[in-house]
Amino acid sequence: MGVIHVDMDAFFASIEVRDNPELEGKPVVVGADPESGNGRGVVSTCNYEARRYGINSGMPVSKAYERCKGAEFVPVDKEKYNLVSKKVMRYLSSFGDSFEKASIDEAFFGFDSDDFKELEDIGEKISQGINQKFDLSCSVGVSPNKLVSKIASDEEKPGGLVVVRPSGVRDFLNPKKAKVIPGVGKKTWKELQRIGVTSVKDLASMKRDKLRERFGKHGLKLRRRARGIDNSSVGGGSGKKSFGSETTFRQDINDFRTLKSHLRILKREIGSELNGSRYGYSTVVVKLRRSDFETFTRQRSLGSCFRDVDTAYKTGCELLEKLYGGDYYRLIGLRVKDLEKSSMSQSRLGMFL
Ligand code: TTP
Ligand code: MG
Repeated sequence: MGVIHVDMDAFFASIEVRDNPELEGKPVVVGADPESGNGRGVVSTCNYEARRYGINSGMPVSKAYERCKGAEFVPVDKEKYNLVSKKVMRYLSSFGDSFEKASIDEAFFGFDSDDFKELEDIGEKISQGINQKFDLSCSVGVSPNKLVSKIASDEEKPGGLVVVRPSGVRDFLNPKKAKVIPGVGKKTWKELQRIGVTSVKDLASMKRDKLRERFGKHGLKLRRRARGIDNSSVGGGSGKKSFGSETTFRQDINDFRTLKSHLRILKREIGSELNGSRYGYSTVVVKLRRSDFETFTRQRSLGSCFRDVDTAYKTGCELLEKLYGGDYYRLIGLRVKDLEKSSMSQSRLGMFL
């Protein structure tokens, strides 16, 4: 079995540069308005030119502005990126024996074959297809499983294609920092370093008892991953539990109809996720956060599995009516959960959106 992971390069920023040729070659930061250094928001992402100045995702825009005052700061246009994502995912879903959208800009493909030359060619084809069809670029990782392919796609960004054959997995992982292993968060990484574990090899060769003692079962899971072991399947099982999105308003809202119109935008976002995923849902959840940050949620179990996003929206509106108390609110969220793999094909799903 082989797995390919594709992750778009500097996704939001690349779309902006593609659509505004005057940005070409310049450092571009997508995120909140830096307000000449006084902005309070964060950087969503930036292109590789901006990364040379030490700017990256999640950084306060004020800091990004400090690092490169001459950068082009572009506001986030999530609807546009969702639309591009949907088209990219639709294109990608035709490759592979199984397909799983993992986030707005990344996907996994499962192959029954383990002919790695063939898989490399498919990876190359995907990369060229993204270039030609969308005028965007992506990076590709090919390996025997999801874990290693995801690390491989990140290895030579942007535009990378990294193939790790089964016999090369341990050599590929060993020299890397242990924090590349999913599940090694900030806290675990700190603790690992404290006990002298820095590389993946260190983690892989730790005594099982010692790991269990310090990190419990989680520690053993990390050790297996450090050895390149991952049996999760593409497109199912351990993956997604829900799809949802939320919006924090620029100004608090107390008008019911305006809240409902935000629900409609969230519906579109969830629709594009559902479409790329082959899942149906049977529970809908609405969340409202009041100005004083008190947060209220209400959910309804539908009793059977739905794939169309309109049912989520209609149910969401009814739940919103129940939740709404005439106050001012700062955030609204919509989520569908209790996911089940749906047998309906991608294209049929698309008809509902
Ligand atoms: P990533 O794939 O993590 O980043 P990227 O595509 O911008 O860059 P890379 O070439 O390293 O893959 O995330 C995909 C998109 O998700 C990104 O373009 C913007 C958005 N995003 C945020 O809004 N905030 C964040 O903190 C991160 C990490 C991503
Ligand atoms: Mg990306």
